[in-house]
Amino acid sequence: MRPVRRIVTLLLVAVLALTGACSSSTASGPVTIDVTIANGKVTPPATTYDVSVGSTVTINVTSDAAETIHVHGYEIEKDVVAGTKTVITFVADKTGRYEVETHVIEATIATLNVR
Ligand SMILES: [Cu+2]
Repeated sequence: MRPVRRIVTLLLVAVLALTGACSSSTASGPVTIDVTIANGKVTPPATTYDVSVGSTVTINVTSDAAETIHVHGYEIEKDVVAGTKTVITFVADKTGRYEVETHVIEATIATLNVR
């Protein structure tokens, strides 16, 4: 009986260790998002990015037409001049899910999952 209990205990410890490792594997450090808008389409299509709270987020946007980029929650709005790369940089210091969208073609370009 005792050896069986020991094995069960070891298995439980292993499972807990693995679960802990998974939940702490959120990418930490700066996040860079590169987006191109052409002919009213966003490339790559809206993607969700996991962001560790406190990380710097950089969003590089190039568009073939004038645009306005809005980072919801952080209330950052920036105009994009056609054909010019626009860089938005901020520190993600609030947890939650925030959409980044364009206000001319009304598309979501990214979702930030800050935790
Ligand atoms: Cu908006």
